[in-house]
Amino acid sequence: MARDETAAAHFDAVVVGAGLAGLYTLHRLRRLGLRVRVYEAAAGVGGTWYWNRYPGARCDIESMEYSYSFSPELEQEWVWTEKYPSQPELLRYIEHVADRFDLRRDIRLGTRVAAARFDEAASRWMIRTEPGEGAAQVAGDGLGTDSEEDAGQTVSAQFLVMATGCLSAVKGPEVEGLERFEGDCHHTGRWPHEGVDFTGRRVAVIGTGSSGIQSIPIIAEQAAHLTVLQRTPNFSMPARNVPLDPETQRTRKAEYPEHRRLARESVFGIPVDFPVKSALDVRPEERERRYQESWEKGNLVDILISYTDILFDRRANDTAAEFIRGKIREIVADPDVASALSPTDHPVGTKRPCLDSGYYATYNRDDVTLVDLRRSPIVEITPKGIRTTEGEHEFDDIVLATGFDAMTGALLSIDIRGKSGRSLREKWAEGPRTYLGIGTAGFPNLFIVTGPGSPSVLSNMVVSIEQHVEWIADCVAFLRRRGFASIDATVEAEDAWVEHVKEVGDLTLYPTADSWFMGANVPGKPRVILPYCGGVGVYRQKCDEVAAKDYEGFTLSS
Ligand code: N01
Repeated sequence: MARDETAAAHFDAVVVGAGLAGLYTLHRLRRLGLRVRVYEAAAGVGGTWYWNRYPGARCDIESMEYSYSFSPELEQEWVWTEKYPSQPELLRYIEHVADRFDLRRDIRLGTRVAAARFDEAASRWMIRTEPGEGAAQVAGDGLGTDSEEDAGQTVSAQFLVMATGCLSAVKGPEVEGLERFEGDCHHTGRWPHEGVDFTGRRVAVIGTGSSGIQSIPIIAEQAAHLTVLQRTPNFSMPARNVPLDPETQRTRKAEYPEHRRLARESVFGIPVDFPVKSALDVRPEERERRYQESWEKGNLVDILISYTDILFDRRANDTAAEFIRGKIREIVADPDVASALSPTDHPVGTKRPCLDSGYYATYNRDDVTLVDLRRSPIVEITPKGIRTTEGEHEFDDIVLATGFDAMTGALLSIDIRGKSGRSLREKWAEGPRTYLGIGTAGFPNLFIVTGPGSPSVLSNMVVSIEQHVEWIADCVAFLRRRGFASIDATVEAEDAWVEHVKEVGDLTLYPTADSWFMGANVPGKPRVILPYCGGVGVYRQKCDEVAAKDYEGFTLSS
């Protein structure tokens, strides 16, 4: 970005992204009287729930947990229809929030933030935008609002809040030839709005993470033949999704204040009873009973907190892992397929676990084939399909359920430059460095919502988002009250936090897996634990202490 750029408009804060994090940031900062602008690359609000429209896309945290708590009125008036909300329902909810709190007037859709530079003399961010993926649709729909600035200009802001999401930069399959494929190819994280009709078609799905596991049973019902290309099998348990009856919903709404408090103080942002026993201190029959309870419940974290040491001790973890492998063997008729679907290379929970609806049973269908990429890796994508070391498979459609450049991908896709023009990409070349996952030294007045080094993806995201947004808003209010122009993490505080995040991570089994939590899914990405494993309750306390000590670990400048 040229140093002599002039700003087309000036804001107190610019927020990047209009998902759950960006919308709440806008609401909170506006309540402080700030002039705020939100930029969103898509043609609509919703973030994750705008993009991930693949068949079966659904949240695996319960709807009554995975929702904002900041407005008791919103909480009481919104009616959820299912235990686990589908993508369309979540998007309707987020759109409702945007309307209910009159947020849209400060959001520019179809506008991507391409670069941001901190102007030290003015103590302001200079932010350059460009047309985003949704720009053409915004123009075509007449969705644009008359604004003093257009995509392709520079604006300035005192504060820059990155609400860019942890899982928003999509990742491809890293194989040759995708551009030569003559059929249709769709990434689950960029699914066409008009949907995809697989009727009568030969479909390939690459990837068996949450997105693959949710979409595979539904695609199998439509396609003439489905081939799943699996590199690493994942642990999945039945979601047991059900409609939410009005009585249950009424009861839960009456308990909301206490329930939300417990969520905020919990480990995963979901209130659960904490275990007291080690898995290794109980008899095998008792363990089996406990794991069976988890299997029946349809809950993402229940098995992980069934005993104190599931996420800490490989032997304890093996007992839970073997229980799930036993279930796979029971469900899947072909023993070879069951074996290929059974994870043995990572402890349960160290890759993001999955909840499914009929996933394993799908492999009993005659029109579904599993290709084990560990035995026959993909060589290339050809015009007609996919060639593995065992031969060519022909397809009409390829679905890439290959995931995301998690936690850092979206942030580093923007050319962010802090003090002395130093780029964030350069600073984070060996892995992200943050203080509390919120700030990064040398980048004053830049806040990251649920950034690396915070519990984020190891929690109910809405709980973590609200905590961060409220902390950021309180911080901004403090700065204004005390007449400070900027806040910047100190290198010492940041170094200590990065070390702490690593130390806590090393107490767990997470580092033993090649997961996106570790950055291991993207070739060349530094291998470091990205989320903070200390739990949301402990983490919140730490953040509150920092604030109570007038932002200890940050430098405040007038
Ligand atoms: O992505 P993933 P996702 N060749 O990274 C495989 C959230 N989410 O989109 O494990 C062949 O989990 C890869 O194999 P491997 C949730 O937090 C939530 O499914 O790297 N295969 C893996 O099997 C989730 O964890 C919900 O060996 C390749 C798969 O693709 C996160 O988003 C729903 C490959 C990617 O799995 C990401 O989930 C959906 C290659 N080159 C998502 N590259 C709910 O709330 C990758 N793979 C339910």
